[in-house]
Amino acid sequence: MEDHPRPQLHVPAPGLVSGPPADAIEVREPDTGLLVDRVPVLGEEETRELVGRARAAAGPWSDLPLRARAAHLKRLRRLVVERADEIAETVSRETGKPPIDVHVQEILVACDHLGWAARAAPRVLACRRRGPPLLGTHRRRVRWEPYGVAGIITPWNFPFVIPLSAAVSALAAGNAVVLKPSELTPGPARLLAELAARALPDPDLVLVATGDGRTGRALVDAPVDVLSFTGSVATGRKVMEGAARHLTPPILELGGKDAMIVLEDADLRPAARAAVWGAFFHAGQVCQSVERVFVHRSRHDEFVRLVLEEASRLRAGPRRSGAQIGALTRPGQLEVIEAHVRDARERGARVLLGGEPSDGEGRFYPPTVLSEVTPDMRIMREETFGPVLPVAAFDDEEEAVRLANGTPYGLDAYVWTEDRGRGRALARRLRAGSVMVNDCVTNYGLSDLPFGGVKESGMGRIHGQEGLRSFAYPVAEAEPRLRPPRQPWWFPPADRARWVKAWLHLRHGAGLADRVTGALAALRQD
Ligand code: TXE
Repeated sequence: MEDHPRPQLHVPAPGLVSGPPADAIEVREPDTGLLVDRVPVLGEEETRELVGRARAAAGPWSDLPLRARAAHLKRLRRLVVERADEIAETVSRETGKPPIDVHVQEILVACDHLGWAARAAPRVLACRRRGPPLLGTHRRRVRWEPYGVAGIITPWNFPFVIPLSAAVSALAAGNAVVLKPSELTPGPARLLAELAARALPDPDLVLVATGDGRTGRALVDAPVDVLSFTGSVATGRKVMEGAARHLTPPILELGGKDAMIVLEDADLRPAARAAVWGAFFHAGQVCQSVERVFVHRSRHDEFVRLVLEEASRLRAGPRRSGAQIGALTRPGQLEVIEAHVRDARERGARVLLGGEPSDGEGRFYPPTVLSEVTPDMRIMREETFGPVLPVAAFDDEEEAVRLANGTPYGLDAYVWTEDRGRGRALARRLRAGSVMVNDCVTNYGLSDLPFGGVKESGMGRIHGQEGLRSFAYPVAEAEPRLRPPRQPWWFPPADRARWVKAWLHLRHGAGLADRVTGALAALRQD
């Protein structure tokens, strides 16, 4: 395999420390193996230095009014639109997915998030009054303060939109950001930092710490003031341990094993199309992928026939070959997929389509459909992160709910039915951070909805007002309405005990009569 000359896709990103790196990583195209870039692995000291620079930039940024910050985010959105082709090419080269997929799945969604955050932040993070306007002992307000520096550690599957959407919430809330992109795909985050340096008042507001797990650990231990991590459960645990050492608030998005339930009244054609898209786009390397389908037994065979009709039109191959499914980005992912399919076969699953890796160079796996799968198989319990769609039959809703909830994950869940009321009721029984009826995956693009999971899928939320507030802490402000020389609760002399008890009855008694009689009785006590 021949090394490719280093492309001039972007100027050296701000945030990279000059001088010889302690270590370097080679970034290669997953479909050809060609060398794309060499990036330094930042050590502890260099990472701490970046966090220090970001912290210095955070102060003046957080002093800006919310609307001024929003205007800068809109400027960033304009730059993303202007440079869309370059972003698409950078992501495509490093992940192996076709550039058009980058436009749809990353750039469009990123711009939606930017636009929404710019519009919503001034409202969501505004200082607001609490409590009744005229009554009550105190005037009360809640305002939202940024933590300072947000450390954002991200994976390789969506290397532009994942860092961007966390960064946008963090910035809108008034933080500076240090990004630690995956060692497999550092280019898009560097490009993002370059655009942010032009759009924001200080180039140190978005910095990039390139490197591998060591750099991620260094960022956690720098320490930063709030942490957003997207990646595997195993690494998520380590990040949370690190966060615990410094008592840094963590937001963790750790993947999923998302189920689609197809009820007997579903419109099967769109359900099958959605399942095929949800399982195979970006070669299934998506935390919200449809990784399990449960179909009512009465419609199972028909659904499988439609799925096969759709899926057999798809092909995995290099990104410029016209194939709809690109390469597997991560070395080692092919082995995970093969192990899951082998285990399923050995335990009795039927392979209806695909099931063998493609011959030749590059990491490709063909669209694969399995039936007669059971909950004990790895393919039904562990994240496969590949283009494999296992389909199982169920007899009643109870069984469907049990099966769908039967994994340690809880990110998204999807229900397909013509009866929306029934769909919603069923969806409410699924333990997941997001549920959709008659659709899948697209909830990530609905910027005003919170995104995140339960159980081993993680904690905390990005997107929506919950996401904006994940990067800020509420400050409770209070002032007494009246300022007597002595408040009644300041070291009350013993003889005031009856007044305190009378007040307790008056405020918290069961009903009006109870309140009055209780209060009078307390006043009459010795
Ligand atoms: O993820 P890691 P990997 C799943 C998917 C995949 C598996 C492994 O099933 O097969 O995870 O992928 C940084 N402290 N997901 O190995 O290791 C690392 O450099 C701090 C699901 O790529 O979790 C990278 O930037 N950071 C997931 C980031 O963590 C550390 C998307 C993620 O890497 C670190 C991707 C450490 N000790 C994979 N060690 C999703 N939620 O959808 C590594 N990192």
